Amino acid sequence: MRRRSFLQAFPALGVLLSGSKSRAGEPDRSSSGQGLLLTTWGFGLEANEVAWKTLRSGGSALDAIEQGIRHCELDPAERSVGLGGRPDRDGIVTLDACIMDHLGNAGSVCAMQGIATPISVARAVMEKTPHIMLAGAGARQFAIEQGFQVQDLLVEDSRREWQDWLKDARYRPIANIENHDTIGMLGLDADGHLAGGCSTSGMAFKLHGRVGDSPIIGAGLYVDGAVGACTATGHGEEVMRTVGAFRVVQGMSLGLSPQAACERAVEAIANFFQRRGKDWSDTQIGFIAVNKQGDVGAYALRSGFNYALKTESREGLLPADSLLG
Ligand code: SD4
Repeated sequence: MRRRSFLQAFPALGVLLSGSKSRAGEPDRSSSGQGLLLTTWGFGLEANEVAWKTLRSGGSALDAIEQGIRHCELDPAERSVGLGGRPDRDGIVTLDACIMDHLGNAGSVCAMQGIATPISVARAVMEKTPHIMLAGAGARQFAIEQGFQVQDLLVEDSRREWQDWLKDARYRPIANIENHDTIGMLGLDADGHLAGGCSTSGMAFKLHGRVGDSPIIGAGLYVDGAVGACTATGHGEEVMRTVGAFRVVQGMSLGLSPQAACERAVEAIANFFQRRGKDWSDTQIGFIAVNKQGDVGAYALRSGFNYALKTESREGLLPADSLLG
């Protein structure tokens, strides 16, 4: 791959190579070839591996996203997604997830208990109901009707952490520590179709019933098959307040590169904080985005956010540039 198109596919790597701020260049469809996967955080490497196999065996970007995220949800060692996710302040694990394809089909579940793979339930909502979003007991009832098994999602390590937390019961999110496990995954397949998914147990020790950005179409995830896709991680309240993922895709539709669109969205969040005069010292937000041409972007409020990228010729975990360093 020539240096120019290589950097278009990997703008964040451009930062490392050139030492300058990344900028995605002109669209280069060839840069994504057989497909492209972009996933939040370190566990994205393994999720991408699983999703890549689906793409290679002829699966769509939507299939790949579901398989990659499911893999993470079923791993009890991943402590803010699916089985093993940290509970709310009442000791109950409640899960949020959504999925969206290039045509605007979307499905979502939120505050769902006892089902380890909310991404697949979200896909079933999308494909088997006239609705987009099911919540709480209704989501679980639908999942059971669809043949999903109910199980206890609270693993021993999470129970112990929760019991420790109960000693002073202070809700105190810490940037890149309590909030770094939402899996957001974007894919582009060989047909040029985009898809995305997002899954989380939400902020650890949240109020029972709290729902963050991750299952909200337009906040934690948005896909416009003619433009691009974006997903978010971090403090969901801030992403919801600013309709984060839609904001990024809208930026791309107005001509911004994925990188520039992520940067503008993070800056908007910073502006909202400043106007409200709130303490944001422990807030982290990260966006990843891809456009239909296969250019990618990532940006965070503060350092510590990374993402996994995979194409035919390249895979790796890349640090995102950030507004506050
Ligand atoms: C939420 N955005 O529930 C999620 C948490 C998260 O990385 O992204 N963690 O607010």
